Amino acid sequence: MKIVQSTCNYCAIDCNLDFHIEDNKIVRVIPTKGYPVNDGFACIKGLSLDKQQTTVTRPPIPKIKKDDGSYEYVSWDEGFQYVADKLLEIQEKYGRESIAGISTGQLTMEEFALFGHVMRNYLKTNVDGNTRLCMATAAVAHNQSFGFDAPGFTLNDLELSDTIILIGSNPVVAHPILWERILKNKNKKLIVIDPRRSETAQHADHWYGLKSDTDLTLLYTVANLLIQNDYIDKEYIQASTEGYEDFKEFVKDYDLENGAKVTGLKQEEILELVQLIHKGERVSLWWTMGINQGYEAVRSAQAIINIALMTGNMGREGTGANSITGQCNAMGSRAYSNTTGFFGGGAFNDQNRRDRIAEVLKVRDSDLAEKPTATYNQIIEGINAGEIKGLWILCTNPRHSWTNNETFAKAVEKLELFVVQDIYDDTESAELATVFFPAVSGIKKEGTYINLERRVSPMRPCVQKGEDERNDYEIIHGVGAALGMGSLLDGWETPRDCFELMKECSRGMPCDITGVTWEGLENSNGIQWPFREGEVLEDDQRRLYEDGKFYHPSGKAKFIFEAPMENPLPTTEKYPYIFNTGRGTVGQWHTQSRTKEVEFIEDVRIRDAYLYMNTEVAEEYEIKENDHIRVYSSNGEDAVFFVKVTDNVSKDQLYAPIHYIECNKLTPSVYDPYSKEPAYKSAPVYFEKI
Ligand SMILES: Nc1nc2c(c(=O)[nH]1)N[C@H]1C(S)=C(S)[C@@H](COP(=O)(O)OP(=O)(O)OC[C@H]3O[C@@H](n4cnc5c(=O)[nH]c(N)nc54)[C@H](O)[C@@H]3O)O[C@H]1N2
Ligand SMILES: Nc1nc2c(c(=O)[nH]1)N[C@H]1C(S)=C(S)[C@@H](COP(=O)(O)OP(=O)(O)OC[C@H]3O[C@@H](n4cnc5c(=O)[nH]c(N)nc54)[C@H](O)[C@@H]3O)O[C@H]1N2
Ligand code: SF4
Ligand SMILES: [Mo]
Repeated sequence: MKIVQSTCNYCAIDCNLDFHIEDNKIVRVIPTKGYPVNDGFACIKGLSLDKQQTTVTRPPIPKIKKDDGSYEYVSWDEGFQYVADKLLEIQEKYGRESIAGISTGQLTMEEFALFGHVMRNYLKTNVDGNTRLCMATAAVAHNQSFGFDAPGFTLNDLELSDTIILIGSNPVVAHPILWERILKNKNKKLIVIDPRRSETAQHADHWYGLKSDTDLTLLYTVANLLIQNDYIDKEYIQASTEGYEDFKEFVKDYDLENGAKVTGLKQEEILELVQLIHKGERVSLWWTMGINQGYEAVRSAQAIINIALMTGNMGREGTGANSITGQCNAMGSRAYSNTTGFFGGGAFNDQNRRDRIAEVLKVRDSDLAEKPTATYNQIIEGINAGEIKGLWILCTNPRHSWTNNETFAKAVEKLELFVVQDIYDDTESAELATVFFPAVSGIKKEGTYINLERRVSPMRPCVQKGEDERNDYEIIHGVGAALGMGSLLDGWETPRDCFELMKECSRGMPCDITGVTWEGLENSNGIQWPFREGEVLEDDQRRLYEDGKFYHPSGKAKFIFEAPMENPLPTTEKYPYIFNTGRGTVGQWHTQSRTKEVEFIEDVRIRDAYLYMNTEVAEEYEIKENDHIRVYSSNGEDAVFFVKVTDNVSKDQLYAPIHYIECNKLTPSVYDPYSKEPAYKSAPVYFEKI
């Protein structure tokens, strides 16, 4: 029997698991003992990864849609050539940016780096990631406030904090191992800020059930009260930040009365929150999608950062303004996908960076991407406007997950080429493909992941793939070769080669991983970046900003703030309810393409789209548990859900899990102005009992 330690490729915790293997079959999955992230624990998704060893779309070769709508199976080489020819033909006919890609935060670093090389460097076109739907807000907030997209915490901070404040974050469902870590901390106060009394809020010492999308006003009010009471850390502000005086002046207007009115919280609740922050010696603030997916998300995330900065809760044990990442390799994708910045970071118009990347990749300047990608929404809008005619998506299912998802269905109808690369050919997106590339699942491949606390860890093949099967790296490489990239693929032959290139690209950058080696990662505790060549690892829990230095040229963090916007899509008399959305259960993963094949999860999951409704509202409409309602959204669409009655959602809201395609039929085409992340969490709706 062989044991392979590898990384769970569902959520951003990146638990490590020991796969016990006999005769090329996984016989047991055991969470890795001693691994600093999950130390012998894992959730049902990771424990069920063995199911994906048999996930193979049969036959495991590409298929191409014919004129009559049926599919024809072709050899891999024919598939590669067909897609390459089509991409070039479309570019020739309609222009360079008439093709686009949508990448992911769920593949290995090497896979989306290669995709970024082929599509962005060689074909000079746009590739955005599903990370736009998820982490774009945090990335922009970090870049602007800290000078680099660098979350500073280490997971141990959850156990060292005496005051944990979770904002728009529901780890009981979404990050169970992180929740485990919170529970291990017996000496903490747990505070949850969420309009819904979420599964996590139900366990909190203090729950603040504010109105949706009012976090910004709450946080400015809290900041003002902290200043008024002189609860701030002047030394830290002086030494490590800039812009404080302007911030202080700005928040003066955010008084308690206004704060309570806008947020719907009681004045005493806001005062209590201020006291909790003041009394805590190690206060940590953590945020997830309840912040990232708002219409003024970046400024809200920065308002959290401002509170940590002004109270000196930064860079010390158990502190920080900490963004919790969603997908297993969102952090890798943010730094190494060549979409919004160069491999390893840096702007496309920074000539020093261009020279360095060209040198590492041994190419000319003209072989590199010239500008940041068009954003996800611009890509979909571009298709609907008839400007983009070819789309290649990897490891994502936008027909289901994209906001206002009928706009994606309409877009696909306009495409001349729609390549879907997935491990299943029956996802909602794959069913619309003109070309389908079946990739093997993570169990059969190798590459590198980076978790939410910057920890680099390896994925290593547990079982060998069959002769006809291809992994994502080989598929992208195959198309690249068929495109005629020739010597531009030199040095990119294997994931390991690509890893070496990425390492070299990272040299001297904040996310420097030049000290990490391919073998050194195996059976290790993972390594948090930065880890520079020649460095010795003294501690496997390392946080950034301990020296009070940030990545702006001044070395300081910036207070960034702006008056709250008017809600672009408020509730109205016709649409009086807020349709809130998010994760449903620990077992279900996003669009369910993967978790639906786990029998244990499938046996207990709810079959049809459902939502939660407040008890009083249900009574008012004479709706009982399991009755059906039709929900009408201000985006013009409607969908049927069955109702679960609860006191945990407020009277002005309905809460729908995202795991059913109906959910995003109703979400709006509204985006944060800076991150262009969709405002998934609040669509104005009304409903009728069926
Ligand atoms: N089981 C499971 N786990 C997952 C995933 C999964 O699909 N299934 N997905 C992974 C991914 S990619 C991600 S990004 C994470 C997401 O992890 P989370 O962000 O923790 O999960 P969500 O349920 O999307 O949203 C969290 C909370 O935001 C609240 N919220 C809504 N509007 C507001 C608001 O205006 N203000 C505040 N303060 N809160 C608000 C919602 O009520 C919800 O309880 O989960 C990861 N983990
Ligand atoms: N209303 C609402 N909508 C949301 C959200 C919300 O909170 N509310 N959250 C958003 C967020 S945070 C996210 S991250 C997105 C997620 O949205 P998606 O990324 O679209 O969702 P997934 O179901 O994770 O899709 C991943 C696909 O990759 C495939 N896959 C798995 N492994 C491999 C592999 O090794 N290779 C290849 N090629 N394919 C593979 C799976 O089968 C699956 O079809 O949803 C967003 N949508
Ligand atoms: S907590 Fe996340 S990384 Fe850990 S086993 Fe569950 S899904 Fe995998
Ligand atoms: Mo996400």
